[in-house]
Amino acid sequence: MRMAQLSVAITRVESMLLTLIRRYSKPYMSYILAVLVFQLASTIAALYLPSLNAQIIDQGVARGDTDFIWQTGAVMLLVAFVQVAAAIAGVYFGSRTAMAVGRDLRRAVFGKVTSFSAKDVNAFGAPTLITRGTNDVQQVQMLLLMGLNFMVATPIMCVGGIIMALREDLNLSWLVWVSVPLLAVVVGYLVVRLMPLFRTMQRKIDRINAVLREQIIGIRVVRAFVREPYETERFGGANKELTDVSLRIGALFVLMFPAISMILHLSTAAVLWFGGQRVDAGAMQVGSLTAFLQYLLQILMAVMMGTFMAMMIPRASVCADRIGEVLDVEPSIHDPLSPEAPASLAGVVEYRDVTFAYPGAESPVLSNISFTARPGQTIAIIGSTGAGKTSLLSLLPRLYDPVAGQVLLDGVPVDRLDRAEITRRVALVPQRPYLFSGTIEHNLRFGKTEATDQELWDALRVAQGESFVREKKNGLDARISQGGTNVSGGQRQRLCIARALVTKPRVYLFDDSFSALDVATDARLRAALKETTKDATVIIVAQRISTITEADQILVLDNGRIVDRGSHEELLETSPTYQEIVESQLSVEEVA
Ligand code: M5T
Ligand code: MG
Repeated sequence: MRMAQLSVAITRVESMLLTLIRRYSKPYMSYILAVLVFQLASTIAALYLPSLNAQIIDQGVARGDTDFIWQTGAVMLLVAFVQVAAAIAGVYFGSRTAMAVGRDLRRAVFGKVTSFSAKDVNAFGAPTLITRGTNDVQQVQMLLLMGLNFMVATPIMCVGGIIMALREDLNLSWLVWVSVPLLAVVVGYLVVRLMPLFRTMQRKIDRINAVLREQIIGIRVVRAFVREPYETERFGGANKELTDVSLRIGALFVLMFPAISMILHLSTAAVLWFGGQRVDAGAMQVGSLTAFLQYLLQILMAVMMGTFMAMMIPRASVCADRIGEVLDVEPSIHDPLSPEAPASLAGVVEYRDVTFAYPGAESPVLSNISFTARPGQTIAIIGSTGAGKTSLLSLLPRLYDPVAGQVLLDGVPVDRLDRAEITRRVALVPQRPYLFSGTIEHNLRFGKTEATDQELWDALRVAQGESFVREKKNGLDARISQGGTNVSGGQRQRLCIARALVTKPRVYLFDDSFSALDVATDARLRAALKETTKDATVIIVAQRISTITEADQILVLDNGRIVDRGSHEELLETSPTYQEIVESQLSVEEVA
């Protein structure tokens, strides 16, 4: 059973860990070669030292030959110097390689994740993607570091140590055959026990990450509902699970060190005991005995290092698998191999009998959606929450692909366009406005880095954001915290609108982008927008009827279907659903 586990572990190792290391260390082959050479030099020097020491004792000290002691001592110094210098050089190149591979691997994970569509990110979940790109890469990097530092030293030290020890005294060789396998078996047993625990540990780290992330992001809600005790308990639970696994791992580690040191000391005692008898009998010299002992210790150290490394393999291989899972994902939405370039850059949007369902969902959220929006037109979409408005907009910039039907931009299906081409022409102001940490300026330039300050201010003026940015001490250089949490909801919305305006797109998608604004600001903003966007195609999702009364066409969405369409006046007469929405808002306003 244990053997089965071990062989499973080894084949696993062969799969992902080796693939990753092989692929990512390729550019650093010259460094690795340097590591090999320096380690070889350092190990040979280390193996030479005890035998020089033995010579000093047996031929120098025993015979009182001071010249010999000086000469051999000088050689020893030289060899020791070579050993140290080579070891340092080896570690230097080994570390550089491991760190560089770690960096490349992190870059690869990051690059892959940025290529993910919304669907791919949801399939993993953000917390585990973060752990995989940081902690997991770190584990692989650590293994590589250890591996490079001991890779050559360990086997040469073992084999060389055994040969050198046997050269000193053959009769004591049985000590090597007993102590080395004993150490290997003890440490190996512990390693096999540790393997499954490490896998659990990585999962628990994911879990802690998930809980922590959710709580930090939702801290205001937690406060508002006085949920601190509950949340503390939830974190406590996750924390305790991680602690428990760590403790079980710790318990095995605790066994490891005494076991190893017991074997080392028993071996030393045995060498001194049996060797001492042979020295007494005149069959062995004192120097040889010391050398033999040193060799045996060197061998055991090497075995120990080897097994320590072996111990890191299971955890690193779990991590490598997890990294591999990310790297192996073929992004579900990618650019076409030979993208088409549409003849015109007008910005005509057409949905042709589009049906869409979220991955894993039973029923579609959008069914048979057809409409066309032309430059100069404003199309409004209205409907109750959950009707599918956001989902509808997300199909144009290809956050998702429809399951049936087509979305066309200037007559070309969007899946035949380069996504960069789409985003250059289509600006989406998302329902949940998101800003990045940095300055206001940095956020506004997000879609067009080369925009001038004048363009930024123009966009802010239209988005009704000019005055509050001017009021800030640093103006455009004012700091924005991650997610834009240090500005109000309405300010965030206006900055997001300005960000879209800066890119001067052909198509504007506003997903409920005016909801956080008061009625007066909303009106002013729409008046200014009308002027700026008069040649562009505008699709507005809105809650307030007042926002959309002037739209050229209003689509009434219910349960993922367009139930009615027409102008405000037409719909007031013909559409019961629209009438209901209007009535509900009128009564609210009357009461207020
Ligand atoms: C429509 C489901 C949601 C709802 C339906 C964004 C999203 C939505 N849904 C998912 O399953 N996964 C998702 O990632 O789709 O949702 P919507 O398009 O967001 O509706 P809306 O924009 O009309 O609503 P609102 O509240 O913004 O006015 O059933 O469960
Ligand atoms: Mg929505």
